[in-house]
Amino acid sequence: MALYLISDLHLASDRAALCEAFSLFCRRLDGQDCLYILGDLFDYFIGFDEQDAAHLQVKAALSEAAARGARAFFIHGNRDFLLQEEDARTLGLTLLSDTITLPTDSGRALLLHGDQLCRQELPLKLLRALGRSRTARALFAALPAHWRHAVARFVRGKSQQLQPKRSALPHKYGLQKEQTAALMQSLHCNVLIHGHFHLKEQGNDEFFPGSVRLALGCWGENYSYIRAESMPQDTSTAPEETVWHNFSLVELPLTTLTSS
Ligand SMILES: [Mn+2]
Repeated sequence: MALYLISDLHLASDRAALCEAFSLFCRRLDGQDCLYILGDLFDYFIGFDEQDAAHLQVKAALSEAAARGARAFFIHGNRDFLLQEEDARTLGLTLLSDTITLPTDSGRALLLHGDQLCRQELPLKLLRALGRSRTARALFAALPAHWRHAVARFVRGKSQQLQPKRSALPHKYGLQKEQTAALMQSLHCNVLIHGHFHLKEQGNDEFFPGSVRLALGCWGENYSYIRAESMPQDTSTAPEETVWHNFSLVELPLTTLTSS
């Protein structure tokens, strides 16, 4: 029984190679395997659209994986935080809260997208807070499509502006260490797994002694994932009820996925 974690695929209908790579990746999921998508599955998202090639490809890939018994879970990113429970169900995903924890053999792991642990501009903060409310997401879904597109493009634009600053000025735009340490300790976690920075990284003792950080890279020229294992369980066992071990953080050229 394997656990796969991915984030920041930024799928879109005009990114056919990436959508295909996601489909091929999903073919690895077997039996009781679990896939956790830690946000930014889509470049931006304003509602499931049956005309959208990326949405259809994700739905087909996850439905094939589900037919083999695999399960797929989704945590909002800062680009697709308007994805609602209904969209998740249509796509074959179980929508989870923004922060979840899983037991591992090296302690409890905190899984999140990562943007909420960075300094944010106020408009982005407000929108993200709205996205956390089921009611606000439903109200947003009722807006005319051009309004929803405008909001989503605004978020994408702001996020793209910030991206180079995150790696150039990590103390200002990177993970806020005190805030991160406090959140981890409040949830009794010593392992942090996140995306958002589009950079595969592994760090030890960054927040407090014994803390471990695994950061997923984005998908583009390369693809990045984390794999872990657990003993086979009863099919009704939730992933958070089993202990995961043998974590590996991997980044490979996308061509190794598409040509295999
Ligand atoms: Mn991203």
